[in-house]
Amino acid sequence: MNRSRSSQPPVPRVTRSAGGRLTEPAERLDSGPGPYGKQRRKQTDSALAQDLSQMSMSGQDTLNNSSPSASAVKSSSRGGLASVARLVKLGRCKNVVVVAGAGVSTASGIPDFRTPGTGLYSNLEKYNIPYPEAIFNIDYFSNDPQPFFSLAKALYPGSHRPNYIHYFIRMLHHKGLLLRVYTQNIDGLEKLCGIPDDKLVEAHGSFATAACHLCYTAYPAEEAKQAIMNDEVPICTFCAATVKPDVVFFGEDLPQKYFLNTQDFPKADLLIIMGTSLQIEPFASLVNTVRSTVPRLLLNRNAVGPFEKVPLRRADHMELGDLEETVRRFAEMLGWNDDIEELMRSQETLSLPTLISSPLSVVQTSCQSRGAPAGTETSRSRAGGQRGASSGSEETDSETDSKSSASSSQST
Ligand code: CNA
Repeated sequence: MNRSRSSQPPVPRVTRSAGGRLTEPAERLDSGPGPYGKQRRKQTDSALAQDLSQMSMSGQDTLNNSSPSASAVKSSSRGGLASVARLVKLGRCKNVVVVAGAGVSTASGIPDFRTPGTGLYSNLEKYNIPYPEAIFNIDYFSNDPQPFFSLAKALYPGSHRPNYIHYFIRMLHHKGLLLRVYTQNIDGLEKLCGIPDDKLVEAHGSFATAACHLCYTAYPAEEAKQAIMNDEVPICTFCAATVKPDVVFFGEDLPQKYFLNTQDFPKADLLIIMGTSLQIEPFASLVNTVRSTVPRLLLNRNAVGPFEKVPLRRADHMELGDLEETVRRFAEMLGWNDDIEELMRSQETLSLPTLISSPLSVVQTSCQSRGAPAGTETSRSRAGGQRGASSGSEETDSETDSKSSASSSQST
């Protein structure tokens, strides 16, 4: 595939890749000038440091073992959560950023990728692919869309409901504390539980819109769904290539909204990382872009990413175990449990918003996600289709991908 764009792009471009991590840029952010420079940090950080000094380093004793024993997990799994809950209750966390992965949705009955036994990567025989990542490889899809379409049938929003963890995130918003949630999930459950669009970055896209995988002409998402559910291949009305839901594959651009991270992470005063193996770049490296004094709380079954290192950063905390159980405990500590239960009850009885956009919003969302102004979809998509192979003034995939590798240590 030879995607192209103008030689002086108005917007940055980052593609999705598997594995590898960046070195931590947090120190750089800390020492730089600007609103997060030293002077201003001094006051806020000294108060924060006082609170942090009273915190325990929950989870450290599990780090000598990549697969911590149940007793080690147990002994490590109390202090950190309580300390962070205390910070929240003291009003020290007013710009909370949540980083979410597939582990958030396993309680809704959607398997994750990498959990041995139950994860999709352990159960791929039926998709007949040479290696697990092929299912999200855009070139593989171009040749044979069936493996992804088979998986899409299982993942399509509609048959799964948000769970307690999704509503916990929504409660953060309700309390005015959520700066943004960055999710890798494509199941749409954050949206379905009522987290507003402006608080949500679906970094790996979603099924809510669809477009040609070659020329990007928008295609009605509901029609794409119907075709895929009926084992048919949706075909682009412009260039006759295969239509794909706007789920971001390896080597594809992340949505423009993803770039909000450059504002959000330096501003965050608490980072909560939930249910992710932090294996997919550039998403995984986001967790290293908060200031080094900012508490990072990992809620997961096992240590991942920077939490695998010994010693942990002094403001790092992790609570290992089942995510829903941990989040319930966290909510109890915060005194939010009744509110969340009530929110779940009321939301689940409402008639829920549809996840599939109307044809008009399909056009706008797809268009915006590629950095074009709303309403210009037709001409842009057609131009993309006409470009096909790149011209001399446009960059090729390999050029832009090597740029994105500046923020992604390894690409597929
Ligand atoms: P992953 O690599 O499968 O990692 C999931 C992590 O969550 C692992 O570390 C698990 O140990 C942990 N985990 C799973 N269940 C629980 C639980 N109940 N309690 C505690 N921890 C748990 O998934 P990532 O999100 O890190 O990988 C990113 C991929 C997965 C994204 O590109 C997604 O598109 C893709 N994915 C999304 C969905 C979804 O939308 N629900 C499902 C499967 C895969």
